[in-house]
Amino acid sequence: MTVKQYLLDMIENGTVHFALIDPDKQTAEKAAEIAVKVKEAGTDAVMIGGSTGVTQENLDATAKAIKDATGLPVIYFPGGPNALSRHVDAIFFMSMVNSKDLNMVIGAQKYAALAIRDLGTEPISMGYIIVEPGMKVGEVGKADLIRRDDLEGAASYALACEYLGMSFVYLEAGSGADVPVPPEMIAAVKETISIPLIVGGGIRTPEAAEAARLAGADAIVTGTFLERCSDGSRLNTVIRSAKGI
Ligand code: 1GP
Repeated sequence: MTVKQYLLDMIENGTVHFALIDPDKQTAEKAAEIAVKVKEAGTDAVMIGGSTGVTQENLDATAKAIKDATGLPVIYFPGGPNALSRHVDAIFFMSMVNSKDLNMVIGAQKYAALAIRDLGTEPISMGYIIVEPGMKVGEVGKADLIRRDDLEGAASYALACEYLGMSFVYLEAGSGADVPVPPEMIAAVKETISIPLIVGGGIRTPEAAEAARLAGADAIVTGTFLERCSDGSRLNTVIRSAKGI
């Protein structure tokens, strides 16, 4: 079964949780330890990526360590075309649709497409929409940030992604954002599109995870919180709130 089909099947049964691990933030061994903990808490897949500092070496080592330790689907979440890995199960083949930089919209994708085909990595098409505050990814990606009150703007981009044939839409507030994507925006996008909606950025409390799920997120991504949380029961609570279990 493809990773895409696996994700779609899981989403049929309710909101799923993706753990985002940045290979630049810790050793591969430590990343694998985090992945084991989140798997026990109920995470459905691991995304590996970061806006800066991802190298061929730390990507390969982290992907392999996580895969060996957990067996969970490992999906590369690239910040650019500088590295690819044969140790991931799939790659989010994504376009930052509200970037002012054509390279983020289609240039990097054109650069990487043949290499991804030759590597045999499964591409999963995804429209990536950056919402205020946007953080590092908004800056690096030269995003024309969606204002937090611009529900129609977010919904319009998301529907355009669906009409372009993309498989997923990702509403991103930016890693480490002080506020996550507003639940009203999640709800407005969810009611506009029929493809699955991924939401992430700044989600680090059970309340925020639950609000995103109740607003209609099909997949909730947490990154920074997992890297920093040393309290196992809180980690469980956030992941379980994301999934509603
Ligand atoms: C970043 O949305 C993800 O792409 C995760 O954000 O690190 O704030 O959880 P956090």
